[in-house]
Amino acid sequence: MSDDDLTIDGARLRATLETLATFGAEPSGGVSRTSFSPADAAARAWLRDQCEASGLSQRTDGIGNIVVTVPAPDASEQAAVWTGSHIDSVPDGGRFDGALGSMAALEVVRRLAETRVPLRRPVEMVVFADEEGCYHHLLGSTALVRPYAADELERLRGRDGDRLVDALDALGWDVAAATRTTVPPGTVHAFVELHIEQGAVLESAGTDLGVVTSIVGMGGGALEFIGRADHAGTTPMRLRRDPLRGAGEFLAGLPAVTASISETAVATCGIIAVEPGGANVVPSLARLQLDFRDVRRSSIEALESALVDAARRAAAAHDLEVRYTRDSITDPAPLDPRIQDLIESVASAQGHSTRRMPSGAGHDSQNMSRIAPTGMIFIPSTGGRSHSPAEHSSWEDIERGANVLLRTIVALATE
Ligand code: HGY
Ligand code: MN
Ligand code: MN
Ligand code: MN
Repeated sequence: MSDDDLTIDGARLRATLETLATFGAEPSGGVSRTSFSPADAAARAWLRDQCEASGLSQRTDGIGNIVVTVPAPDASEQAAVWTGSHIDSVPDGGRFDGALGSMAALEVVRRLAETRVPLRRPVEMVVFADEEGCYHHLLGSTALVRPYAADELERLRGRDGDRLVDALDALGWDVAAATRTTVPPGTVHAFVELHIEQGAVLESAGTDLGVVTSIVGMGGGALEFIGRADHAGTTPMRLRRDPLRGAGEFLAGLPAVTASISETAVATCGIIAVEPGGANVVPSLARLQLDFRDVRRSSIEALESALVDAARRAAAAHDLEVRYTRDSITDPAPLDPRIQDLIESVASAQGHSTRRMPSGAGHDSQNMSRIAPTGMIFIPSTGGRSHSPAEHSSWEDIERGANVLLRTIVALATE
């Protein structure tokens, strides 16, 4: 195959990204395609049809990871090269987070099937389930690394309090199969994910592509401030035990808490629930869902205890109780230096500038790095925006990233 054949079909990639963005489209221009929602289920059905139309065999594992295979006729026993990402989104999120890497992977397997590159190992596209952690942080790729026990799956709830097992059941999947998803060591020769940067480093440096060196570690947990429900009209301000005032004081102090740990520490509360939820009732409880991150496990744990200490101080100032429950901590993940070198050499052979950089966003690659040599390619995000309808990357950058992905995958599948 000539070098010219070794390019993606840019128009087809654009069409698949634009079609995928219709599933869960919001009036804001963003998408709400949260895991296992009707929009996610419809996008999965569409993706299955796309693969069938391209004559590509596919399977879905017990927790919803989709795997699409380009066989290597005389090397099917060899460990496969994987590429992929996720198609679930955050509520009212962007059209490219996860979608780019998934549709670029679809384009890669389509081009390999069409051009019959003589592969020395199979190439597989993977769409991971629930990367955004609607039910559990990096659910699908975690399940490839370690099994979820049935009772753990029973306990997992979505953002609306719905049970994961009901969502899997509604999609016609056998929950027992969701406990048998781990990938045996040696199955995957290498994994490469294409993703938008979700930050402004590449754009402000005017660099074409990012070669990711490591992925941030992140923790999550529920923080409850417990006070006393009272009448909003007859209870003097000084007698109240109002959990929302304690929560407000805690949130106002976040920058000081993160700065006390490191320059790279961040902490966010993106979901807050108030009970009982009456405008004329002083609340009895405020529940905050915390997301906290840093580049080393030790500083993530130090950050977690600093956050709990700050919550205790805010609670004491308002005569409240406070309760914290950790959901998960995912270790930071260094990515494979050899694959970083390969991505860099493929990109410079195509005349593109690159820079090595850490990822402040979490990715399925951090799980994949535990079972295979793993690399990530970033393309610039306009204005550094993501997890927002404002998320945008240029079609030129999208095509550039997908072409570097294609040639990186071919290099790995022919070595
Ligand atoms: O939250 C993250 O960093 C990723 O987008 N799931
Ligand atoms: Mn995301
Ligand atoms: Mn993502
Ligand atoms: Mn991710």
